[in-house]
Amino acid sequence: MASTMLSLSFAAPSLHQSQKREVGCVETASLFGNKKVDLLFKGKSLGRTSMSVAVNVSRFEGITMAPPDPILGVSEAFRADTNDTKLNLGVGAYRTEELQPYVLNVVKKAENLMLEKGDNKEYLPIEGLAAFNKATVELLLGADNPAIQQGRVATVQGLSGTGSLRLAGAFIHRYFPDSKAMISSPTWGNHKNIFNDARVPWSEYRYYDPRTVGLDFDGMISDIKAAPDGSFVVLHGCAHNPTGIDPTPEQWEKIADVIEEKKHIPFFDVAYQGFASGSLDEDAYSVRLFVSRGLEVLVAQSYSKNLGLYAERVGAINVICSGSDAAARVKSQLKRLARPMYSNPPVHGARIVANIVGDPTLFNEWKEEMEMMAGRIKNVRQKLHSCLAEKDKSGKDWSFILKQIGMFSFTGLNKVQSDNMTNKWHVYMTKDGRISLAGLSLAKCEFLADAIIDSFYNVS
Ligand code: PGU
Repeated sequence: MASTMLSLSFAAPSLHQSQKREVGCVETASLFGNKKVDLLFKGKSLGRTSMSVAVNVSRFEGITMAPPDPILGVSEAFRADTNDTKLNLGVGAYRTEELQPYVLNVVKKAENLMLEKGDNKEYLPIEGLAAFNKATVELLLGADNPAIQQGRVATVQGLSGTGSLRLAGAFIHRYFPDSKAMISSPTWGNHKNIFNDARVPWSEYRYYDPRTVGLDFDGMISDIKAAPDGSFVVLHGCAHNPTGIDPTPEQWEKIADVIEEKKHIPFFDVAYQGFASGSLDEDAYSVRLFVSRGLEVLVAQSYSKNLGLYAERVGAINVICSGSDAAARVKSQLKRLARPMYSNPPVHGARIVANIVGDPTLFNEWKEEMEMMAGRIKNVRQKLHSCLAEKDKSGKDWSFILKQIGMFSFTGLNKVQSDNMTNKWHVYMTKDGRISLAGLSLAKCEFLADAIIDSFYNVS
């Protein structure tokens, strides 16, 4: 380490106050702690002494600044913008027509009932709230699914979708150290972070075809076929993020064929059940298909979107096994992984889900509200499309926007064009060209169409 000249404040018995200010030292060791230093007074050596020094140089000097998160960082930038017309289409979070966050009425009702009952705040078991785990797997597979009845599903409550995926990542790393994950190109950005941090190697399979703004089905199939046998194939259960493009039922069958043939393990990320079509059952089609074929399947679930429980962190990891013995063992190991990471999950949101699903009246109200939210997104999708079609005189076909489903639209805008959307129009979106239609109102569609057309044609 290079020598550093340090100003010291210390009580050296033989020096006066005025002299102390002129004392310096040459230090050659580390930044803290007891060390030998050469004391200097007006340039003359006072000999060596041992002393304790603390300097204003951080031990964390070598830590570099992390880049902003590509999705959540957009919300931070949005908050810092003082422009009145600003629009946040970055994060996938539902807003009302007035662009306000929305707490579902059915959630408020469930919370009131919980308060009345005076539920306690004791620790949950490691695997989570039993009533939640029962409800969540039934919502996913259907209550009468043989896999549930035969006790073949290991369900552990997780820290929402992300935490559930991460727990599964830790499980894969520990028990399948030679396997890799296959993720779609593109995918939700955090998938890569999750597998990187879990130290699960991953590679991508083709998914999006920019020429058709649709699914590159042949590319997808051939990449899944080319992956080493026994890979974990990460699939979006519905409403693929960020493209909004899902396989058709026939395509799902073929994907299942290849996965079965290659002895891969399908790993579904279900973050939008009920939010894509408005129906919980319809949106679980893909997962149920794979389970009905007798495949062993991993499924991470989230209640951030469909119940608007973003900050409550409610979700689950389900491992559908071929037998109940395997399920019991898998569950025990998931618990073992969870215990040193976060010990046990939070209770509040899990209770909300359990109370809503367990009460037929509340359950029906939830379905109605979910349809309402999905319906509002479909309406802005329609309106945005008609504004674009009307304003764009070039004859460009914008109908791909109508074919996409779920919360997002993948506009096809590139990074520079997306930057223009933000810098010129104060429209905040991710740099991959994704916009969250859940953050758009009918009233803002025209403005957004102007911004898109300007960015598309005037920025290369
Ligand atoms: N999986 C997918 C496909 C997602 O889109 C999201 C959320 C999650 C999992 C995780 O959601 P949890 O809140 O952990 O349950 N994606 C949103 C939300 C912002 C984010 O990136 O976390 C998005 O805007 O893409």
